[in-house]
Amino acid sequence: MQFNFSKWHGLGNDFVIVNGFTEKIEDYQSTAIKVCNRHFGIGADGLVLVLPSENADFRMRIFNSDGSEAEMCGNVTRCVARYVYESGLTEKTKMTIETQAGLIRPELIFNNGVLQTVRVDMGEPRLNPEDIPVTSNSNQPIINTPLVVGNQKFNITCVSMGNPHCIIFVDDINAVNLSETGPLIEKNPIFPRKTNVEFVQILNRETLMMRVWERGAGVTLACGTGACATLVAAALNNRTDKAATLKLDGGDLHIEWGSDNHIYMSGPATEVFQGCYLNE
Ligand code: ZDP
Repeated sequence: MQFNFSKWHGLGNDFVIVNGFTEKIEDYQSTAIKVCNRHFGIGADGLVLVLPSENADFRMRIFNSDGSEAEMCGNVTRCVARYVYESGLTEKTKMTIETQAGLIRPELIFNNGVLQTVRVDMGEPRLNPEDIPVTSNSNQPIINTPLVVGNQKFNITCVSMGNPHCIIFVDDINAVNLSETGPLIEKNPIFPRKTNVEFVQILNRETLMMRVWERGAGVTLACGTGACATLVAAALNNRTDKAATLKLDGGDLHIEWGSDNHIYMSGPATEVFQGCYLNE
């Protein structure tokens, strides 16, 4: 099996994008594990397939570096929007993309012909525990609720952007041991489909810092859905307003919770190389 790919990142959260209209991949899950490996493969946080859709301009599927499939993704959406436009698959600058969790709407924003940013309507946040999913004995949203993990206690807020997120506010983000604590929360039995984990430090009502442990991928430099979920959690906890800049390890994302209850994410999308993957 061999296929052409291009390599993209959104703030250092990196992906191998494959044109599923022309390229054939037999087994997405095992291919994702091989391709994402940074020593034996191309190296990426995920493998992304751009596919035809019946009810949107495109459909995309994303596989984490451990082979698991994610329902939704933020950074990938910005990259895919730019990818389909620049590779001539569409002339639209505003398009619809079908995901496992519904439709999202990216828009390429130009200024004098130069791409300024990609703004994505990420749809509505979901707070109902069943929709996240997170096990709870009530159907009320989980906002600032204690969770004991080992000998540590965290106050968690749970938000789904189509994929699950568990947000924890801390005073000092640099004091968090992400790779130790992240997997304990990711795989905690209260999350039947596991969860992405965000640690967040509030700088002021419009600025926060976030670090992420991603389900199925580990520490990454940025997470778009995580940034959206974090803004929702911060606003629900009355720690920020409904629009903020999120400072991630790989750079900044701007997130707004609109009056239509949709979340709007703006940020960059960058192609770094193209190639042909060879598999023995
Ligand atoms: O939900 C998951 O399993 C995530 N690891 C998917 C990837 C999310 C992504 N980093 C984002 O920006 O939303 C692409």
